[in-house]
Amino acid sequence: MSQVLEEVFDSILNGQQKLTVEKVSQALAEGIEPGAILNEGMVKAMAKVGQLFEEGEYFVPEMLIAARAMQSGLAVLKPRLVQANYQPIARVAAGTVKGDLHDIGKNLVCMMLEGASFEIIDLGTDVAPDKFVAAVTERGANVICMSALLTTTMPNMRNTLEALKAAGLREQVKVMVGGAPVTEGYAREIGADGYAPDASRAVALARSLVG
Ligand code: B1M
Repeated sequence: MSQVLEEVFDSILNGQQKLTVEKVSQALAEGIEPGAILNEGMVKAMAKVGQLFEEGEYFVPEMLIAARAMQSGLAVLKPRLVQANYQPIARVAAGTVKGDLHDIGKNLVCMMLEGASFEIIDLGTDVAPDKFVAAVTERGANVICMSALLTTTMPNMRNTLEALKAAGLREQVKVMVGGAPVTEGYAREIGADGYAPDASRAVALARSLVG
């Protein structure tokens, strides 16, 4: 890993918001690909944070300040990941399911989809099934994208699919799911139209669903 990417990694791990912004900007100025900054510096740092949490070295406050540093770095990277002046392919309503406050992965998926010419309705976190339903009826979403990071909140993906069915909307909307504990098998089991393990494959999946 180049020195500046290591510094990006360390600044996130240590929750140094200002330094992360500085180092991400420096990496861009040095001509490093935004995708490499994201995957090699930033996403790896969050994986390390998760590992330290599991090992009992980090606690929730450390996870939180690392997440804030990550979000600040993402704000710098976003314009480079998202192209301007696009014609939307489809309207995607994206959210982290009810009970779940993790939004870094969901935000990344939104950015990548936006960069690939999808219009995004970002419903945020802790999104109840009826809010996904309303995104279809009131805002014309043709794709629903759900993220879950907790095993305890994954069942709300199934609940959302059931709410869409109960509202008579299931046939008119494509539903895709993802997030660290979610699998292809789980997606099939709950009747989703697709699963993607990461943000770039979420783009390929969305294209195939509406293509
Ligand atoms: Co939490 N947390 N957390 N946390 N947290 C995890 C998820 C955990 C695995 C940590 C651990 O134990 N190792 C664990 C879950 C265990 C489980 O359920 N099996 C956990 C826990 C237990 C908790 C709390 C319960 C802790 C507590 O309070 N005791 C609590 C729950 C709060 C709640 O949600 N109700 C909690 C809280 C938090 C913070 C608020 C402190 C913070 C979140 C801040 C934020 O998001 N704004 C946080 C963080 C940062 C993490 C870890 C360290 C990092 C998550 C992350 O951002 N990863 C995480 C450990 C880990 O994942 N290793 C952990 C980086 C991100 C880029 O990856 O989100 O996986 P990810 O997204 C990827 C893919 O999954 C995919 O694309 C993304 C990019 O490639 N993807 C999709 C995501 N959504 C998709 C949707 C798609 C497709 C792909 O649709 C098609």
